[in-house]
Amino acid sequence: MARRIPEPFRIKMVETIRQTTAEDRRQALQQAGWNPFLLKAEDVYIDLLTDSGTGAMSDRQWAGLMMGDEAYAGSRNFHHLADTVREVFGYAHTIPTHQGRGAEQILFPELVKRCRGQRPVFLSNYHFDTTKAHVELAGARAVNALTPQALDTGTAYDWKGDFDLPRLREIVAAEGDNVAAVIITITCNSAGGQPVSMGNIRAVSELARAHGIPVVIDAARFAENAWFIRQRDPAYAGASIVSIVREMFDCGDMFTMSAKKDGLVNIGGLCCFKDDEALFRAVQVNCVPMEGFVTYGGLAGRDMEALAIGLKEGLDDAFLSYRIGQVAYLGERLCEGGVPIQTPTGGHAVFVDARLLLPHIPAEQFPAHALACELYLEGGVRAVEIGSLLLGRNPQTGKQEPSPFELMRLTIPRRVYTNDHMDYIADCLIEVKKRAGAVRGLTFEYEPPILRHFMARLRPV
Ligand code: P71
Repeated sequence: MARRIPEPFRIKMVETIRQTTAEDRRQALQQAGWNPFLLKAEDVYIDLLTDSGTGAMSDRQWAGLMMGDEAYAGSRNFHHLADTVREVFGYAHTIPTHQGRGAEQILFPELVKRCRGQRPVFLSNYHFDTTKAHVELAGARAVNALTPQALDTGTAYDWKGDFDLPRLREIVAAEGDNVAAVIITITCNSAGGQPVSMGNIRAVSELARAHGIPVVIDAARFAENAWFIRQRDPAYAGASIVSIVREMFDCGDMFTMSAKKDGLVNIGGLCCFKDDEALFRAVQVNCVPMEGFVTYGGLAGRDMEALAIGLKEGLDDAFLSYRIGQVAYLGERLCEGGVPIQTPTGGHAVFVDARLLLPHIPAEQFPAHALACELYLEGGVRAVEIGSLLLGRNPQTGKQEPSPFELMRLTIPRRVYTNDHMDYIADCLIEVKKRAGAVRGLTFEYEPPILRHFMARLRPV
């Protein structure tokens, strides 16, 4: 029997959510062009589209909102935020941004300018979709070198977020001066919210340093990664989360962060530099026209205050154990019900292997997306596809990129849903599994040219 970790908080404000009828859901999905992104949130009972900006803030964060200093320049909350970054990560220079992709859009063009080669390339364990999009918008290529163990969803492996080091060495040798940066994504979202080991982070960093390549940490789920390191690496069994975070970030030169995840805020991002002041200044110059003045970067003063508080709350042991335990509990319930998932479960989500659950639907008919539609029809639960639909086409050839995964992500917002909601989700999906053979694939009615999964309209084949 799966074990539940009780919530380490009590609830002082509630938000009503309403279940709809099966007929309501059929109509809503039809109107949304069979794309859960286009549903009205009010037509969703349990929303597992993303853990990004969907969490609940604490009483302390809400109190922080009242302390917003809305000065255009030099807000007190900016300084609190920059001090917190210095304390938690040991990085000297902070630029706030409206969210993660804001940081990507002001940083990557500078890394491309500094690249000595003619055909700049970014190397990552796995570029998240917006990260890949911003690499390409900056005129560079995005290449992944993920451990092959991540692809075998049925076999547990502790570090499915790791870089494939031999492959990374090969690419670095072949690309030479073209390598603009290495991006270490912690945790590795696209592989299933899977952690990167400290040994792997260190080895990637040493390799990059030996070749003069800058190391960027994509830090969206940095606290969850630190928790996994303590849980799974005996060398860190007694270490504090704070000290593990410090050690991870010592291996990087700069980080971009979507603070909407482990920062525990509804909006916000960061672009921070350990000590490269020249690069920091250049990126600040980009910030002004794109995000806003360098001490607010698209955020209100109150947002920066909530983030300064959230960054530290997110490191709390009791919070992280409950958080990752809740995701693991949902995973265990699904395993008991015979639903194939990426094992072990990741930090922020359970990833269902749609290739195994719906083997009759080919990749070009988006099996994981079809599964997400079916789950919505079953119980009003909104999940998201991480597979061929999200990956899209090769910008040069226009051909669909072959996706290593066809996963449906059940992404758990932080501090929002109870363990009873996890049981409901599992029950719905186990129901869908019983009629898996009858689920149909989908085809495009409208395919947007970039980041197509957000706005695409589809219909059943
Ligand atoms: C996630 C998201 C947000 C998202 C993206 C696409 C569809 C639905 C929701 C965003 C990330 C991320 C990593 C590792 C950078 C970003 C961009 N993830 N790196 O997983 O996971 O951050 O959204 O704040 O701009 O649902 P941003």
